[in-house]
Amino acid sequence: MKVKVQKERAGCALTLLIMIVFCVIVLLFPVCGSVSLAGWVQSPGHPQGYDPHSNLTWKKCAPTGHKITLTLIHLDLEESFECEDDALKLYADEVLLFTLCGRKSMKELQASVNPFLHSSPGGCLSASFLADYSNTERHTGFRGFYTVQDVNECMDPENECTQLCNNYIGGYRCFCRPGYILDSDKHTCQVSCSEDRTGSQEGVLMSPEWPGPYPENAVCSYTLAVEEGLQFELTFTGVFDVEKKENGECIDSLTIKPLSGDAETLCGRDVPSSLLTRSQRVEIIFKSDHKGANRGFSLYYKTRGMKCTGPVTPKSSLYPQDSEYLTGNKVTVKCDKGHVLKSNESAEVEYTATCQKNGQWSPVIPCEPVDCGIPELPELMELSDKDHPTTYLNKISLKCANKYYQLDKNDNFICNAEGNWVSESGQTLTEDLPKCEAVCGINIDASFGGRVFGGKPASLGQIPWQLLHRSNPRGGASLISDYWALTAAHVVDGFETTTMNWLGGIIHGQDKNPITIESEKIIIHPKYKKVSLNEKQRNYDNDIALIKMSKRVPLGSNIRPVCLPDKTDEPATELTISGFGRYEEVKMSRNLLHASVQIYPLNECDSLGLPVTDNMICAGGDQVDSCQGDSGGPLFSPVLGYGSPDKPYRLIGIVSWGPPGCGHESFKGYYTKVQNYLDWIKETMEKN
Ligand code: 4AZ
Repeated sequence: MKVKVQKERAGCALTLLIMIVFCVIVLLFPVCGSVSLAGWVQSPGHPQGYDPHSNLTWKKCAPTGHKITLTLIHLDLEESFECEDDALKLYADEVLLFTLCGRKSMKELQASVNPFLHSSPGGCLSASFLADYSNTERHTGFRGFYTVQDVNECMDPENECTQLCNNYIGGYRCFCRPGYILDSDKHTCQVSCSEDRTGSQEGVLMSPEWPGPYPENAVCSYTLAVEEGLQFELTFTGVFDVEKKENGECIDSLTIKPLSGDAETLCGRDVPSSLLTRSQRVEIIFKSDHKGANRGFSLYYKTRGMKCTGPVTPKSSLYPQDSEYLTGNKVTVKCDKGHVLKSNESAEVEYTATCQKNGQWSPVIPCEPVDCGIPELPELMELSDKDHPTTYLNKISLKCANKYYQLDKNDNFICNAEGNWVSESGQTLTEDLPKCEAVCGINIDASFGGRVFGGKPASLGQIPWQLLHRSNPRGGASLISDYWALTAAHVVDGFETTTMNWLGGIIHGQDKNPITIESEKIIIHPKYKKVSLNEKQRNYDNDIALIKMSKRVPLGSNIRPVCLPDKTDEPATELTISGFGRYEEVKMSRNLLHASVQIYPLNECDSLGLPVTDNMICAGGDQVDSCQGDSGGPLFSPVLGYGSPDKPYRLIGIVSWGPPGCGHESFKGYYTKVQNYLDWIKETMEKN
């Protein structure tokens, strides 16, 4: 009983003390005057003490323009490591501020806890208290009071009004000094300087407070407007000083905006020259930023009669030429070179325009560049850049569709004023159309050396010009373009009127998938003497024939033409022969064989009495020779394996004839000398 009385007394004393502290704190917080909501928060059972397992959650939120503050005036909880037994957790806007336990004096709370116990404007403060299952001694708990306070936004730099700020409970308001108006952003004060001078024919306009420095945040819009037929002339007078960055950009600006045409923005210190606006209505906008001490501008405006000036439209000239034209004046407008009137089918370049009352020309038909268009190009030829513009003075270049072809001449053309593509030499594309010619004398490089009669097998693509006529008459030929092949006359003699199927792109005579090329025409050299019945009287002079194919040969890495020799080429001493002909006494080779041979003077070769002429080359090798079935095939230089794009393979000879048996004793044979037939080949190919 005694204990209870004592306890009650102690409780009364504590409450009294707290009340005193509360009042002291209220006095310490002058803002308490604007409190619209306040109250206490305390642990369960306070001040007698809290029971095990007792808990409390508390949350208060502030209305907009207000914040919640909490002042703890008492803290007595069980002490534990990291407050893991009993704890008071305090949050502002859901962020944990403190986890408290143990005992703290009012002084300690005021110094290190209370200054932080407030929410953001419009935010919330919350507390959660939790006691564990036991207490070694009784603890009184905690007590604090909360208040809802107005936030003074005028003190917050983020809400800064550009001039004056007025705080009120729950908000704030910006206002401006006399002569300024508050912008729609409700923060910026602007100079009220806009003026409508409609109808005024003459006058002066100047920046606010001229000749003193103009105010900050000015947006002045001046309108000048008069009746049709007149225009404004603006002349700057006195100092011109509108803030400009060192890099030339305008910080503040004076913009002159005519009714039609481009606006002009001025700043800096150079006095702009007079401006004839060509407009009956002009808007002048002056803008300044939030700082600076520049002096602005002063301009004199007056009206003048509206006049037209040239040019009527870009890329044109006008006649008669004058600096100004009066209303009603007519001029002839002529498009510049390489330009025509827009959307004009007949490509006209001239028209008449009249100066209107408003200072504008009518009609205004734009001049646009002549378009040469995308040229029609033959098969295999294309533009290097398909998306390149095709108008006047633009250039195009041509190319061939694949690497097996190349252009025979100039590939650059320019679009001229007449709408034609012309070469540098001035010829039009149609007059001087380049051709895509098959690249000759290039192979897939592989190993080199070997024999025909005793020759070495060629790999695929190594002799891509080699053609084979498999069945009677078995023989070879050499592709010299994508349409023509050369062979020996005696191979095709008698077959001129038949269609021969030549095979290409193979290295085995029995290849199942050769490229079959059908002959369309067989042209035997006119001086070749037809077969005589007596073999002993045969004459192989002019043993050369051209075969024209019925279709373009599909060139690829395994089927490509060989080059012809130059007229002046000195014959090489070492060459290569190739063919599918006999390689031993009786066998026909299944494989394409090749061998290296050298050229001998004609008198060192045994002709067995048959006539030998300068149209023949005698060549043979070390235990190698061409033979039956090789006839018509190539003798070419350089030796296989030594050719290159700089030194392409050239057809020097055509396998023609030799002592029967091949390779016997002499290992020499006769070849038609291609160099002697270059004119005939060229002419025949052109004519057919
Ligand atoms: C022939 O009978 C043949 N060694 C071709 C060439 C040579 C000999 C004969 C040259 O087709």
